[in-house]
Amino acid sequence: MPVSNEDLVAMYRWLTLTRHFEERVCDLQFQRGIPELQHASIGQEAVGVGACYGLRPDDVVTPSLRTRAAYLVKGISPERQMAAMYGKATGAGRGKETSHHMGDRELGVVAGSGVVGGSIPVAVGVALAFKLQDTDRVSVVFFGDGASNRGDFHEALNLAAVFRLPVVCVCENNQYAQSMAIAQYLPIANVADRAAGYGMPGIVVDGNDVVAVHDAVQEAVARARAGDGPSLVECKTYRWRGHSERDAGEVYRAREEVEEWKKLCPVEKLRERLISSGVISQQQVEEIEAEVSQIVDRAVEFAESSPFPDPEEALLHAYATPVGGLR
Ligand SMILES: Cc1ncc(C[n+]2csc(CCOP(=O)(O)OP(=O)(O)O)c2C)c(N)n1
Ligand SMILES: [Mg+2]
Repeated sequence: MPVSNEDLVAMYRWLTLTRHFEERVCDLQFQRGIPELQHASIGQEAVGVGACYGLRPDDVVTPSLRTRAAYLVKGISPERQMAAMYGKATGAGRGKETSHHMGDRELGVVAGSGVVGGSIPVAVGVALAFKLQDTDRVSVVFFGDGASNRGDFHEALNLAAVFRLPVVCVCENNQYAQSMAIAQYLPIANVADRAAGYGMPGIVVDGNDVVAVHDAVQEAVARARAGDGPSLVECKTYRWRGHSERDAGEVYRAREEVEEWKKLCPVEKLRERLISSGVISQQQVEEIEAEVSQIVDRAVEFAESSPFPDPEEALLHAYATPVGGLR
């Protein structure tokens, strides 16, 4: 189904909120001593927004370390995300984990793994549960281009294909795995080409075009829901900042390359489309900017005024209670 103008404006708002949230954290990282080291998704926002916009609330998403937008669109509030970055008790995860490994069972967000690629088999397990429960829910998992070289990726995709599981594998190909350029570790043109080895569709999309991402993922979701099995959607994009905020100098890539990709900004791309087609005015654009900026202000205030967790909570939710109770 084609996206409506209302959908486009909603996606634009999510893109803008994600951008503001990420920029604010980068600004405040050292200034305010935010304990979590930011791994910014600036430049890649269209992947999470396009893939998660239009999912059902009962679909389950497993984000990657850089899928800020997925957490936002799935409903983890900016306050709870910011508080997680500050290590506060009010954060998703109650101060026990970084914001890129946070989860929320009610909202359908699986906590990601700190092990690159480790979340892919987990998300395939979620899809296996959905199939065994005879539901039409779908599991969507995000991971980087580097993660597609891990054994987890290959084992998980094979299992998903053999069992025709309802999972959509979304690769955020930002051209680098930490300091290594993709040409140094991928001997083929596309990560999506690997799908052929597992007999599932492999689709390449412009990861800076939120509508293209949305359409490709929605098609894959429909296939999964109908019982036709998994897909691999590769979104070609680029991270504007270093691997993390401690990636000083970015000596492994040329400044010119970064500047070229900045011209393909996903937020600007949609803004230009909306303005040139008369869907929104410059004034509405400014209103959205002001609105999301206030949302981020409130998130920072909330995080900074929240308490740290009580030390007595240290083991809470860290271990499951053994069957039969504690001995
Ligand atoms: C198994 C494993 N190896 C190395 C790391 C350290 N590490 C964290 S993120 C990362 C880069 C991952 O690259 P990619 O999958 O492309 O994701 P991106 O950071 O580009 O979003 C590395 C090497 C890790 N967390 N786990
Ligand atoms: Mg990468």
